[in-house]
Amino acid sequence: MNKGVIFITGGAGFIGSHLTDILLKRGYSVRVFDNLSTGKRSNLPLENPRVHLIEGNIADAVAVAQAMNGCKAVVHLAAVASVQASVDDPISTHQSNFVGTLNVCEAMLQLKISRILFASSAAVYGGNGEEKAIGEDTPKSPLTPYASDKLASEHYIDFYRRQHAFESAIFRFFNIFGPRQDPASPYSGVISIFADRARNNLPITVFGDGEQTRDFVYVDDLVQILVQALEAPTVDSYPINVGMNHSTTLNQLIAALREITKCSPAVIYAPARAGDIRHSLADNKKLATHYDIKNKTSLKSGLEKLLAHSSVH
Ligand code: NAD
Ligand code: UD2
Repeated sequence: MNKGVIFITGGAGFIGSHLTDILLKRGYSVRVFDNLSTGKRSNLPLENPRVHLIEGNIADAVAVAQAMNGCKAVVHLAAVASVQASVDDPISTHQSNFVGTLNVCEAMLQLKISRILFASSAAVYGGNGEEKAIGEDTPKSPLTPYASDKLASEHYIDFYRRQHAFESAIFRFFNIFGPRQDPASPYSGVISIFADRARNNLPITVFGDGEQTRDFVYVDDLVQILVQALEAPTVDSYPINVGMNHSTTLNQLIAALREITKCSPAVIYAPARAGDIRHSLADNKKLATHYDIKNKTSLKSGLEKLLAHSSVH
């Protein structure tokens, strides 16, 4: 029995393709809207008749509305996920990362679709450099156009919740990792880059002293939460941190990769990146209250799963 069609913007990407996989297993059909700027057809099981990929730009309002017609809910993941790209060309990334969100909301209004899940980011907090866990009520301090577009998108989605009774679930993703996260760019997720280098015994470059910390979340744990938010009778409309409340330094990450791969890649310590955040740790009490991650994936287990994949990404 088909449970209906879920519209995933950015569904050909790293996170979106894993969400597609689990939704298909649960009996949904999936309609992916993606411009394949970083997403890949090869990320999707296009041989499955319940997957439909529509190539298009979320900055194109007409294309979004036409593609979304007939869907029962929306997961809005499409964005230029590179912070650097937003710094280099804020006007262009704004079209994807903010105007795209507005187009998604307007199309939902026209089509009378009320449930939306939105991928925001810990970037909205900026970087206070402290080691303590960041709660959702922490004052927002978006430091880049990317972060500002994410925060603005949150506010607009909340407007549609108040004005048009949208059922909105906003998630502030911390550092997500797993297979299909492409290490190709120097701004790809650090785990995708380090894992790729370690498995090939190539030198790893650390920007800074390697004592910077991140709260890493394995992609399977994230998509469990997204499915629960799609299937819940009601959703909590306030933004929720998606993190494990577990702090890992890059030096600890490298040690774990060496142990798993039995390789000893050289490590080069380069100057820290401008604007780099020293510590990032999620206070995830709200997440734990509303969602239930079965069999949480530890960092070591996530790294083992990642490295067991034929190619890291
Ligand atoms: P990704 O780059 O793999 O996925 C983004 C997808 O959106 C890609 O498939 C890309 O082709 C598509 N896309 C980009 N611009 C588009 C446009 N204008 N029109 C249509 N499609 C477009 O990255 P991801 O890691 O899977 O990120 C998914 C979402 O999660 C993004 O919104 C990102 O900002 C957010 N996020 C990710 C992380 C993380 O750690 N991966 C952290 C915080 C937030
Ligand atoms: C993540 C997101 C970014 C934004 C931000 C919000 C990704 C890829 N980046 O940035 O979009 O949401 O969170 O806080 O999802 N590093 C190295 N060597 C490398 C690569 C990275 O030392 O080859 C360092 C980097 O300088 C940083 C840390 O690793 O200190 C993590 O980098 P990242 O880009 O994976 O993630 P982050 O948190 O900086």
